[in-house]
Amino acid sequence: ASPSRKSTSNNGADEELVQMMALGGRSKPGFDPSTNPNSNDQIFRAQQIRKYLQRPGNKAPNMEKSSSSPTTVYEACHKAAHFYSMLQCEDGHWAADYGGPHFLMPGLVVAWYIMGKPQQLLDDDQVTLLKHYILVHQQVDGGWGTHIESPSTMFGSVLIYVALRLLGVPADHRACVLARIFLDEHGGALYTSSWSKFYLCLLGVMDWRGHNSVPPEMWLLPNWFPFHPGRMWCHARMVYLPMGYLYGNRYVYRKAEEDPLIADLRRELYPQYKDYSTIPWMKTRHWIAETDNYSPIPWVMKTVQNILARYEEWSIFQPFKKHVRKMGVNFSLEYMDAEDLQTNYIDIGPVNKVLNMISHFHATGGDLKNYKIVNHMMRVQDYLWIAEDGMKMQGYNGSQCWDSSFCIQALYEADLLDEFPELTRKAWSYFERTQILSTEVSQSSPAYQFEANEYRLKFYRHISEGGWPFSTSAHGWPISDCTSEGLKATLCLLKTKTIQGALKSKSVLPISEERLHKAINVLLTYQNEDGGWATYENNRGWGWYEQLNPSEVFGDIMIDYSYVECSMAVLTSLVDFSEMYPDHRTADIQESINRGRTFLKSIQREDGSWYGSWACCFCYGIWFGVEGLIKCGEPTDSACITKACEFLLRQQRANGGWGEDFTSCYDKDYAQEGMKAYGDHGSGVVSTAWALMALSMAKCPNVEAVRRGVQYLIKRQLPCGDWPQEGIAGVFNRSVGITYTAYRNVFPIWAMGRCREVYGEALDEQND
Ligand code: LAN
Repeated sequence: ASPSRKSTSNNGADEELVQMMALGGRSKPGFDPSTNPNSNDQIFRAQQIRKYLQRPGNKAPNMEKSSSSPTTVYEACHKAAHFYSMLQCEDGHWAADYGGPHFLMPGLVVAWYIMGKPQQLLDDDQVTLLKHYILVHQQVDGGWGTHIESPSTMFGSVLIYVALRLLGVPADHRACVLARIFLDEHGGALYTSSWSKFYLCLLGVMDWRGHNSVPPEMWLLPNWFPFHPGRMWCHARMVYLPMGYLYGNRYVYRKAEEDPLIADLRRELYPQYKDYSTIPWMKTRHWIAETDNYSPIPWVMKTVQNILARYEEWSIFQPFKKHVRKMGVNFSLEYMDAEDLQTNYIDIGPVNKVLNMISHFHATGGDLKNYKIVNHMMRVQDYLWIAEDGMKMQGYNGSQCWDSSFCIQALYEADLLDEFPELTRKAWSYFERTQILSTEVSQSSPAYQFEANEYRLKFYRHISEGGWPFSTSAHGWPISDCTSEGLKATLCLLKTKTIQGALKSKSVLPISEERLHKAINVLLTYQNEDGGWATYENNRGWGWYEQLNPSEVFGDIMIDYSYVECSMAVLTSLVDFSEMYPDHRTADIQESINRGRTFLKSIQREDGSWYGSWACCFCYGIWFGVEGLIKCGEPTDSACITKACEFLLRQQRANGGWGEDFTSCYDKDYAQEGMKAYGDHGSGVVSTAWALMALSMAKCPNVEAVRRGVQYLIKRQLPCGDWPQEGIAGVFNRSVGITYTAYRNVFPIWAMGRCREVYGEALDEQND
């Protein structure tokens, strides 16, 4: 290395070393979407490593992979933990890139544009970085996928194209020319999916008649009515809420008619039509490209939409129609206010975040100084993340609590927590601070006029008190499995000498037993009638709600279903809790565990696997299925466990690893090709870790298979203790991938730690 690059900054961090450690398996800095579109999180990681090395007494891991003596499982775990400890944030959590979907940032850009491009919302540097992100992710066919690893779709491409143009890239830029070729080949923007059409309508580059009705009157239905939006999955509900408001008002960007860019877009998006005014909007409502049609709209919904289209056009009963629409719109606004207050203007997710902001912009008559708009704009920053591929809008305001709770459990099982006391104390403080302690809204908020419970029920919220969120306490929505993982992590920490000592010396704040009881209470109330657990709420609707799924691109979004992941998480946390506190609600907990166990068995597939809904895919699902059952008392040699292990053993690859990519989730069928594009001969580090966690939990008698899996992880570990970032690991709504950069660090530690505990030193042998 040239001496100039080896600049040791005045505070002791060797910059070259920092960069090398932040590369995560890539040989050179920068971003190369042709080899891996997934972010390695280089920028954030380098920043954390730099800060760590600047603190006195801290050292970098030894980067020499010793060739004389083989690495033992313990050494590999320790080094991985040392590396990951460098990334911990000051307040005790682990932060990471939570990007992946391509349909989120365009919504923000549309909002920013409609609102007159306020600098408080996106400044010039952010605009540059957003453009960079879009440009590096363009695919060879000119389009963009629904997420970074998906083949190009009209959903991704139309939205991103519009965002690119709004961000100031000229129509004759190479990227735009290429993108238009993709759009034209798929019939033009009329064939994009409904969620993308919605933004086009807001912007004024599509007529509202080209969008199916989203009637805000649906909120006026009585709660007992079989179809009620209050029974929908909260993410779908909270998106269709502002959509109803904006549709009901037929809101369009105020300057659409005089803005030359809008006029250009009206031409660029529909080259099939000579004139924008000749587009037969009523007919185009149902048009959708083949590439996007993951969940074709069922005929039931199509019929409903056709009837609603007539209703919207109908001129009789005008005054009555106007009146109920106004009531629907008013309730929607009130509901959005409640959501904004309950989440400190973060909102449940990136889609309703933006749509709520636009709604308030409309409701306040475009007043950028209005406190609601100011609050909203400030909280947009929570969703933005900078990585080597530019700036992206994340799928959530982060995965802080979730990633941290896995990390703590991994280190606990690898018996490493007490070796990293500072990490352990900081993590404790994070869980202490992040637990949601109040269902009630703050007294200063206007929402206080309601008694807490009444307010909660009015807006269809489950109780929150005692839960843990996916991200931060400010977000405020508890989730069944996030609460469970948070609780399990807290219990792990309670068992360490470090925390016991810190609690005695009062150097950390306590988490009282009563607070743990509250967590248990949330978990028990979350159990569904089928015995399983869904995500944020109980299952409130029925399977037939899916007949009314209007999204085309997403699967199974209409209600909150029981999942193997959520169910296992809750069950194992109940078991862990009752081991430590056997006298609390003993009968309730036991009954709940029994029902949950039956549920887990009932959703095992014929072939022995479980389908994972929130990460890729069967290796993930099987880990949850197996661990859940065994912790609830299932013997490790019972038929269902043996069958699950056999499934995994059949999928092991020649090099000892396992590998599945996103297509497993999309097709609901094990992806035989594995991670061929990113991993090593189809194997991947994260899939391998999940498979090993299941096998070792089940004490699988095939020690050789486990040894080869563990050796595979050791072989793939980088000199600094990190592992390479491979394909996208997370998923939602069946069809969208989402990045979890922490998984490559956490799950190998967890898996190796558990395997070492179960199988001992036999795994250290390197026979291959
Ligand atoms: C998440 C993130 C966390 C995730 C787990 C906790 C991992 C899971 O076990 C339960 C489901 C949950 C909470 C989940 C649900 C769907 C989310 C919220 C996301 C994948 C993050 C982003 C996604 C959300 C729906 C994205 C916005 C897009 C829409 C279609 C509204």
